[in-house]
Amino acid sequence: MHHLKDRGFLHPVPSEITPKHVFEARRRLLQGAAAGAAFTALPALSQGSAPRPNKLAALPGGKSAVAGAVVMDKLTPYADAASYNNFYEFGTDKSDPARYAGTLKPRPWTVAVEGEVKKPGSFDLDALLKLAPMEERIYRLRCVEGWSMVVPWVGWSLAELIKRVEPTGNAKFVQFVTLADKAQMPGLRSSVLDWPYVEGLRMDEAMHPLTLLAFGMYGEVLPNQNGAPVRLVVPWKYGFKSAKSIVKIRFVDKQPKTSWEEAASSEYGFYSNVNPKVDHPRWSQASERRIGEDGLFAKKRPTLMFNGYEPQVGQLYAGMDLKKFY
Ligand SMILES: Nc1nc2c(c(=O)[nH]1)N[C@H]1C(S)=C(S)[C@@H](COP(=O)(O)O)O[C@H]1N2
Ligand SMILES: [Mo]
Repeated sequence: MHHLKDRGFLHPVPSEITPKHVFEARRRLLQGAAAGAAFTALPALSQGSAPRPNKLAALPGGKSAVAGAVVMDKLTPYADAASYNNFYEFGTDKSDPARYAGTLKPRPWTVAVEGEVKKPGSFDLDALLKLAPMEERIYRLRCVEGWSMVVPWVGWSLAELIKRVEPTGNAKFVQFVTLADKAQMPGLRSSVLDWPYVEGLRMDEAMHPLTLLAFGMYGEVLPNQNGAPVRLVVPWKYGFKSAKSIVKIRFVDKQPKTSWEEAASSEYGFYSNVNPKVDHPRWSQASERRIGEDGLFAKKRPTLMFNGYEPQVGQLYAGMDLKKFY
């Protein structure tokens, strides 16, 4: 058994993350300078159009009619979104998932839907890809560690699937169970978290149209390190709620277990709504660094209530003490 104290080092404090990233940005700038590109190299890095080493299958999404589905912020470059990741099944370093997730086999893949539903079943990935029209959603996603990204995800509202399986009156919460296969995931050798990685949402959160089941990003299928072949993206909550490589969706009557709560309940709550007024016990949550922008002239941005999605989701928490239900 691991004690909370032993696990306290997990999400490193932001001051430990930044120097490495600034260093990397600096290195890229210097590489650009070495190539004679000096300052013209910088804008290219921030366009979201950097050349991709491995082109994946195309997965375009149509325009979304969901309010808040497309934020106007500049996109995080693909290269950053696909190389600075948290996916502990492949290691705890930000660079581990991109380096080691090649062993993940995203096909064939099925997602089991069970529990308090009238129509439980097993959904093949190909069936899921056709279940509803694919939409492009440009979301901010903020990690509890204090960095954020703006990514064009491709998928459809989780509500589309929920409607089809017909939850019973006892379905109050949804639990997401992700793949835990030692043969594909070297990080499972570590007891850094209890595997499988599990997450959960309240039923109304799961039904909210902004809650996305994502299959792609930047017009292509998800790279393994970003949670192929199917993941959740819940843009008003800290990034760890956005479970990757989902294999099971369970409808339950009680608030389900989540991996981060289990690991350190004093640091990570069930709700984990982005909230600049509720600090993490070890650091402030008032500001954030945008990945891909933190070069030589790093400037922190203020973190927005519900990550900027307050107009769309604030009502879900009316009357709740968000310090208590953090
Ligand atoms: N299965 C699984 N899902 C996961 C994680 C994980 O370790 N395992 N990390 C979470 C965390 S902490 C974050 S910030 C986001 C990161 O998503 P990204 O790498 O696509 O930016 O994934 C979340 N989903
Ligand atoms: Mo995170």
